[in-house]
Amino acid sequence: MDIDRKPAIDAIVIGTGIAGIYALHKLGNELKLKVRGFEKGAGVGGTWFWNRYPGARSDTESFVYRYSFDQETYDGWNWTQKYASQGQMLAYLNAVVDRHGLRPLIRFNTRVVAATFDEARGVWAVETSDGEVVEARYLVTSVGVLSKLNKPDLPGLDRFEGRQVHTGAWPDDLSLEGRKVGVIGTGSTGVQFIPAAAAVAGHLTVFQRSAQYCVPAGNDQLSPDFIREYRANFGGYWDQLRQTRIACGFAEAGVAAMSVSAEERTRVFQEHWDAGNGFRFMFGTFCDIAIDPAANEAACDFIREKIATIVTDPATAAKLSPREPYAKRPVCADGYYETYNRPNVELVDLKANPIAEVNKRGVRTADGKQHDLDVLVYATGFECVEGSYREMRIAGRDGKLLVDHWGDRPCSYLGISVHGFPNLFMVLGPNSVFSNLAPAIETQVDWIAHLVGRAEQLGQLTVDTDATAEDEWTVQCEHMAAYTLFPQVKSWIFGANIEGRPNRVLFFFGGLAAYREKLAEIVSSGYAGYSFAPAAFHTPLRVPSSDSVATPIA
Ligand code: FAD
Ligand code: NA7
Repeated sequence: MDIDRKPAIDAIVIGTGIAGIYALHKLGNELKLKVRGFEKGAGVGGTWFWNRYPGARSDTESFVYRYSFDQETYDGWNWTQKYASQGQMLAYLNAVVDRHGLRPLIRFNTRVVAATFDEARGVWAVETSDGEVVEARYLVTSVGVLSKLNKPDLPGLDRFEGRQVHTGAWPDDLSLEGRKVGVIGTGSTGVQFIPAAAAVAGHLTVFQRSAQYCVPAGNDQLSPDFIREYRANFGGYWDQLRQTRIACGFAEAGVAAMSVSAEERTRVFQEHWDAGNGFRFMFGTFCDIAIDPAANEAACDFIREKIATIVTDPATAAKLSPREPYAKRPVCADGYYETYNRPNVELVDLKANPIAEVNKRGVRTADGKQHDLDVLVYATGFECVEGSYREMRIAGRDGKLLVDHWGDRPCSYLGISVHGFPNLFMVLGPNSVFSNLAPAIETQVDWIAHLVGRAEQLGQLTVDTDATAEDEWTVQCEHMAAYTLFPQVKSWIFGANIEGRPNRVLFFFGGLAAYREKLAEIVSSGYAGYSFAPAAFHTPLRVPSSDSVATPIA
């Protein structure tokens, strides 16, 4: 074996959503490494490339759901609305890619199927769907938390003669105009899709398994004054945002719900209902909605009351009213409950009346009713966080597979590094921070670039994490999650939306500011939890040694 053979590429980046694009820029343009991206889709954008369903848009506000590293693209952009639509997000991400010259670095329509660490040489060998093997010293997996589709396994699916589509793989040639449409799922996606589809479909049947606490999004035009002020104070604005928990751009509450009178609680809930946004309603009203059962129940009561007021048919309102705690990722959409007042919309409660079969004409429910459909839409979510990893064969030291290391409890240090998988860096891996994901991604990519920059500067070309650090981080995430009400409900944020999977912790619930503090502590403690070691070959210093590379997390 030629142990000194150096790979032609320094870093491989898998996936080109918000994370992969930034990773290519950071490692390629700033660290001046030779980088290559692989993307299974035909274009960049990730979530915003795939999710083209009617009504698709971000539900964190557009001025915080974008990059902070690139003010130029922002300034040249005509942002008009509070929430960016899928098309606007996709166009924006494409513009960033082109501004920074990243497109030629990406191989599209190319799925990575395996990655194997060659311990003797300290190199990752990455195998693609077309059989090519490309080597690099660093491997960044930015494969998305919500990227692997979850499709229900219903009896008779293959007999349906209409069109079946998942919202996360929406085709460009499908019109719902005047059609009989059925949709399964009422999560974040479903609540956006349902009002948009109802407006054009001939008939819409909503198959609801769990009722949803949905608050208005409050979408509106951004005022020119706001845009001017935000542009003028861009850097300061983002610095402030990174010091918050959820990083959604609103003031996070410091007052406990039960410490104020019932009248005051209602006033605060109403104010936030009027302003719109799910995260704002959960974290901007009171500080303990996601923690204290009584506070949570007060929020539930308020939303249930709204449902009863908005939905004219009491039986439909009752089906739409959740009874479990308000403890899924908060969702929002304008006109969601109002949609059920339309004459062309029907609600089927799958808990009371499950789907018996899909047949050639549509869906038959357990009560014997046939629901004829032209299109059946799965808004059934994703095998989140770990799903895209389970589709690849990733082998670290001693040939150990990542899926075996994880078992049914995916773990990591900081959501980024895995013990025994040196120089593998995940963006939004298990136990990354639960927040608005754009600044979380930037934080993680900055950290990865920081570690790589340090390794290159030291000439210590393998970066691994200790087993203890990984265990301690996992336990800390478990403790934090247990302090909240989130684990009490089955949802994707604990991976329990997948049939047969138990609730497991998959996020760090301490917030972005605390997460960044932890990164800063790691630097000041001499990289606790990390070890840097020489690889078989030594590459002289090549990366810029500027402060921005050396200390990006301050
Ligand atoms: P992704 O955008 O998922 O990109 C991953 C990429 O990796 C994809 O392009 C995929 O094709 C590629 N890939 C995966 N596996 C392979 C492989 N083996 N080989 C090659 N390529 C591969 N978050 C928020 O914070 N706010 C929001 O408002 C918000 N709205 C959302 C709305 C929808 C409909 C969805 C589905 C998600 C939303 N999210 C939101 C979460 C969103 O996924 C993240 O905010 C962010 O876009 C993730 O970016 P990413 O680059 O990490 O992953
Ligand atoms: P979610 O939030 O996981 O929602 C999926 C929905 O689909 C939810 O209502 C599920 O009901 C329902 N579902 C899933 N499987 C089935 C089956 N087999 N039968 C009936 N109903 C089913 O995914 P989304 O795409 O809406 O949102 C994911 C994230 O994307 C979101 O948080 C944003 O970040 C964007 P359940 O609640 O499990 O009973």
